[in-house]
Amino acid sequence: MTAPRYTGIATFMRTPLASSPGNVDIGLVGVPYDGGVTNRAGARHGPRELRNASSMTRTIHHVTRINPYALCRVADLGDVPLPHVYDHTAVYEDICSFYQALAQAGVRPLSAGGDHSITFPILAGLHAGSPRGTRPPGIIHIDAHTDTWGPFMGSKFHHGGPFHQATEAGVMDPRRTIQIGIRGAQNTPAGWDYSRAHGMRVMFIEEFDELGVQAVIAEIRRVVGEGPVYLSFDIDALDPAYAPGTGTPEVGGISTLQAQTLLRGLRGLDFIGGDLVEVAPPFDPSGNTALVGATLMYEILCLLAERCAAAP
Ligand SMILES: [Mn+2]
Repeated sequence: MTAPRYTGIATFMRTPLASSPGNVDIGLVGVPYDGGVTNRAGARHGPRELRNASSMTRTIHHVTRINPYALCRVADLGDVPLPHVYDHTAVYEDICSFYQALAQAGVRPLSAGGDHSITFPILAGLHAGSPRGTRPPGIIHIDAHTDTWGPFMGSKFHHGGPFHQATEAGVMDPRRTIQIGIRGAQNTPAGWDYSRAHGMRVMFIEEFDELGVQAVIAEIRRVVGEGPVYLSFDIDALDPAYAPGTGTPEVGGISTLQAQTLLRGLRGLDFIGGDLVEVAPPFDPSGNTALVGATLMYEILCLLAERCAAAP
C-alpha cells in the first residue's frame, strides 16, 4: 500500500522477489515453457502476463476475510531457469531439480505455466525433495482434458500426458485423484481409459453441471480424503467465453464464478502446492485470460496460506 499498483517491477501479486527459497513459505514461480504443446504454442508467455495482471489483485479475500500475506511469507521466486529449452528431456530435469530444492527448503510452490507438461517434473521434484517415505499426493485436477495420454508423435513429454507420467513414476496417487471438467472429442479414448483403469475419479462436464458445485466439492473431499494433495488448474477447464487465451480451448466449460466457488470449498485440505497452467496470451488480445488466471492463482494462494498457517 506504499506505492501505486501500476508501478515498479511486475512480480506475482506484487510480492517481493526472492533469489533463494530460504525464509519463504509459499513460493510463486513462473515456468515459461510450452515445448510440450501438441498444437498451438503460446503458454511460454503466460508467466509475464500473469505477473502483470496479478497487480490487479488485492490482499483480503472478500468471502473468507483471509489475508494470505499476513498468514505466511509469500515471495516471487522468479522463473525456473531454462538453459536447455530446446531439449525436452533436459528441460524436465531442470524443472524437476528446481522443485526438489523447493521441497527440501520446505516451500509450498504455486506455479504459473507454461503448458501442462510442466506438472509432471514439478510433482517429480516435490516428491524427490520430500523426506523419504512421504506419501505421494492426491491430485485435484481441473481441466477439459484428463492429460493421461501416452507418448505422442515420438515423445512422452507433452501437455496431454503429465498425469500418465506422474502415475507411472509413482509421484502422485491416482486413487486419491479427481479430474473435473473433462470434455471435448478425442482421436483416441486412451487417456480417458487410462485414468479410469488407474483408479482416478473422472468427472465429465455433464456430471459437473448436473451435480452443482457444492456436490462437486463434497465429491472432491471424498476422493482426496486425508493426506497430501496437489491442485493443478488448467485454464482450459473454463469456458473459452471466460478464458479464450489458451492453446486447446473446449466450449461448454466451467464459469469463472463456479471455479471460484469450487476453490473456496477446498479450505482445510493438506495442500503441498498448486499450479495454474496453459494461459497463452497471444490468443487473447483482450488480456482477460491472464486476469482470470491471476485471480484464480490468488484463490489457490489463499488455500495454501491457510494450510501453511495450520502446519506444525
Ligand atoms: Mn491440461
